[in-house]
Amino acid sequence: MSVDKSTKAARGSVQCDNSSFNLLKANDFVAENIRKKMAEQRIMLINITSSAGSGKTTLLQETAKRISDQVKMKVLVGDLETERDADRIKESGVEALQIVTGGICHLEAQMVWQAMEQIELDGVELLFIENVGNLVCPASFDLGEDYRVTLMATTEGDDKPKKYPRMFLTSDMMLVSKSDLLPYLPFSVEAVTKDARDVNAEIEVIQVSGLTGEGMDAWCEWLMNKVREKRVASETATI
Ligand SMILES: Nc1nc2c(ncn2[C@@H]2O[C@H](COP(=O)(O)OP(=O)(O)O)[C@@H](O)[C@H]2O)c(=O)[nH]1
Ligand SMILES: [Mg+2]
Ligand SMILES: [Zn+2]
Repeated sequence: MSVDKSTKAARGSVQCDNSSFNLLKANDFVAENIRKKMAEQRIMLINITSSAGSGKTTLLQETAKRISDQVKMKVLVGDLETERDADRIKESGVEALQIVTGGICHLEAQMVWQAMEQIELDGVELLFIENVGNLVCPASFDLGEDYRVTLMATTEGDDKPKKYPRMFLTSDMMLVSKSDLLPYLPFSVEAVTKDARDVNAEIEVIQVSGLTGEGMDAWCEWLMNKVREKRVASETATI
């Protein structure tokens, strides 16, 4: 799907003015509505962010292979153009809807809300948002997610958490991706973990590889625990 023209008009010609107070306020209002909707429908919503090419789509394909028989999952995937990532995810047997932002370099809550109206959410317990590949402005847009997960690929260099602190500050989990390439790269998992925790002492870290499967069990276990957490939270709320 493409972003509704009226949403684009509301944003005016500004492509990515995340300093605009009103824009962020409007975003937060919609994000809160998404959060309420997810609570009512007992859906665990995970926002996946990273630079372009860090392995988000691959991670989702590999995740689908491992847990889609245990939990009903779907994916909303944002890109500036093309439906390619949604097609890749669908090949793993999981329904995916592409949000084509038409040049906008992040997802906003309104885009996610519109996409949610076009996808059947009945029975879904785990919904992923693959954000646009960009470590800067997606950090400023709350999408109503329960958890934010940022991939940090070994090919990107281990100095990024302090260069893009807001993304790591607002994330619950850092996945050090492409760990299979560690033997060939001057990348220290210890250094990147230290930098990320200097920015955000609470951030969890798992080392993963979509190629060898390293860390995928730990990642899937983390996800399944979050799904269970949401089930319990909604049961408690309805008592
Ligand atoms: N070596 C290696 N390459 C990977 C891994 N995960 C993804 N890639 C490759 O990295 C490129 C970008 O991956 P993609 O999943 O499209 O990243 P995205 O842009 O963040 O969605 C592709 O060529 C993938 O095959 C991994 O764990 N190890
Ligand atoms: Mg992708
Ligand atoms: Zn942006």
